[in-house]
Order: sequence, then C-alpha cells, then structure tokens
Amino acid sequence: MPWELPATEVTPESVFRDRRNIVKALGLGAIGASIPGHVQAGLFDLFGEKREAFVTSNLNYRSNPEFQLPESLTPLDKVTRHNNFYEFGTGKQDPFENSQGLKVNPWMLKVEGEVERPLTLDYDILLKLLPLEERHYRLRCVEAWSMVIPWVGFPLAALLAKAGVKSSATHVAFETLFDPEQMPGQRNRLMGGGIHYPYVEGLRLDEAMNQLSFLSVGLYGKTLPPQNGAPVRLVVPWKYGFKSIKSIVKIRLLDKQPPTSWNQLAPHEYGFYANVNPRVDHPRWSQATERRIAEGGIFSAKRIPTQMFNGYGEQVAHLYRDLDLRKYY
Ligand SMILES: Nc1nc2c(c(=O)[nH]1)N[C@H]1C(S)=C(S)[C@@H](COP(=O)(O)O)O[C@H]1N2
Ligand SMILES: [Mo]
Repeated sequence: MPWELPATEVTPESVFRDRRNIVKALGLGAIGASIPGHVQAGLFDLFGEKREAFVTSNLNYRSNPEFQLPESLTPLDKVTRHNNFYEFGTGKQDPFENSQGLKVNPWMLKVEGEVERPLTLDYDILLKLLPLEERHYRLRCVEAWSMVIPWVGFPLAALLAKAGVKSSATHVAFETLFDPEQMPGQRNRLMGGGIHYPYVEGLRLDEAMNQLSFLSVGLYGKTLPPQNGAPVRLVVPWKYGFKSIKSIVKIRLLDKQPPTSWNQLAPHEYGFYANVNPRVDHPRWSQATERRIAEGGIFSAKRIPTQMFNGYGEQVAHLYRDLDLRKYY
C-alpha cells in the first residue's frame, strides 16, 4: 500500500546525559529564538553538540485512512511547544522547557484491577505489543484552543482485550507517573497549579471501549516527546484535552467511577465527562468557539466554531443518549 512506511529504524530513544548543562542552557534562555520553524527529531538537539536533550525515534506504523481530517495538521513545532502538562509547570512553554530530562525508558505500565490477566508492560513491549497506526485527531482544550495532531498508537480497547476485562468492571482509571524528583510541578504546589498529584483520569467502560479511545506512543511518526506525554498517553478526541492523560503508569479497571484530577480541583468547572460541547459554557468563558492553532503564530490562530463532541458525534453521541449533558458536563 502507498501508505506503508519503510522499515523502521529503531534507534536508542531517550538520550539524556548531562542534566546540569541543560538546566544551565535553559537558564541562559538560549532556546526560543534560535529554533527553526520546521522541526524534526533533531529539534531536540537544542542544547549543543553533546545532544543531551530528549531524542525521539522513528516508529513503524500504518496510516489509518478512517481517521483523516479535512483540516490541516498543526505543525510539529506548535504541537511540541504549546502544551499543558502541569507536572512541568503551568505555562504553555514550561513542559517543553522543563521536561526534556524525563526518563521514559525503563518504563512500567500496569493494567490491573477487574481484569482476567493483569499486565506489566515495559518500554519495549509497549511499542511492540500491538500494531501501531496513525490517526489524525482534533484536540480541543477546555481553554478554547485546539490543534489537529497525527498520533501514532493503538486503540485502548485492543490493550484492554489483552488483559481481559471482567464483567464486574464499569470504569477505567488512569494514573500519570508520580516522581517529584523529575517533575518540578509535583514538588511545588504553585508550579503544579494546585493539582493533587499524581494526575488521575477516568472513563466509563463503554467510553474506553469506543473505537476512538486511543493510546498514543508517538506523533508525527516518531515516539512522543516528554512534553506530549511520553512514553504513552491517552487520547480521547471528543472530550476536553484534560481527559487525555499523559505519561501513564497505571490503567485500572474498576466497578465504580474513579476520582479525576481537574474535577477534584474545581468540580463546578470540570466534570467527569468533559465532552466537548459548544452549548455548555465554562463558568468563566464561552465554549462556543475555539482558536485553531495552525500555521503562523499562536495569537494569529483563527477562531472557529466548536463542534458538538468535537466533531465526533457520529461515533460517540449514542453513549450519552440518556444523559443530561448540562448536568453531566
Ligand atoms: N498528566 C497530565 N496529563 C495531561 C495534562 C497535565 O497537566 N498532566 N494536561 C491535559 C490538558 S489540559 C491538555 S489540553 C492536554 C494537552 O496535550 P498536548 O500538550 O499533547 O497538546 O494534555 C492533558 N493531559
Ligand atoms: Mo486542556
């Protein structure tokens, strides 16, 4: 097929050799102006000839034609430099600047709880267990900006099938790495935005089993950079971005709804469901439109109407037939 990619070249991934030099380089504020617009894996080679920053590697995958979009993709440099990942600070550039040292290999992802076969996946198994595919998804942040991102990964349902979900399970809980030594936002309440760490998220089981629910291990054809949630993060494109939890270490099947980080922090503003809905405003701003981050500066981003379920109603509206979406926001 034309969309088959050449054989993968799996290079050693996270390369991070000298933490102090990076911190120094960052302190000098040397990054920023000098970064070329079009960014490749070599982008992360920002800190000079010693190649100390995070390195991503090529993935072997096929593009899934069912998940293409009419809109253009958000350029890689925007996807990797305008982020929310409060473990590394609340500023949009903080994740990029503060996460390059994140150690993602070794990594351990556990699938446990109400399953027939609990799984412990290390970094290599995570990338090899299931066939990888590319999907273009809209990502709509609750802050009313959005992107279109080419993710590489596999359906969450495929992983859950490997573990064998017991009939007692009704929900799935997710947990991000807790490692205050590596994640400054977990050491400092102000820097971490007041979130009670580890960051946790959850889905109803039928939401988790929906074909759109995706575990991403890469974007733009390469393994995820830390700021986007390396080595594995959830992507649920019909929900606000905060549901798409990053750098996951635990997936737990439960017989009840789990607590979720943003809901715990501000329950009147962020619900458990968090389905993208232009008719239900955030208490402090409208959700009717969004700024689509594409070519050009972030502040030149075009304002476009927000679509119900972020445009994925055909795939997910049936899940909420009996739910009052004003009450269950
Ligand atoms: N662990 C963790 N996951 C997280 C967040 C976070 O702060 N911590 N931020 C969320 C929010 S608000 C958004 S919009 C998306 C952003 O994903 P991106 O930076 O890859 O675009 O990640 C989500 N996942
Ligand atoms: Mo977000």
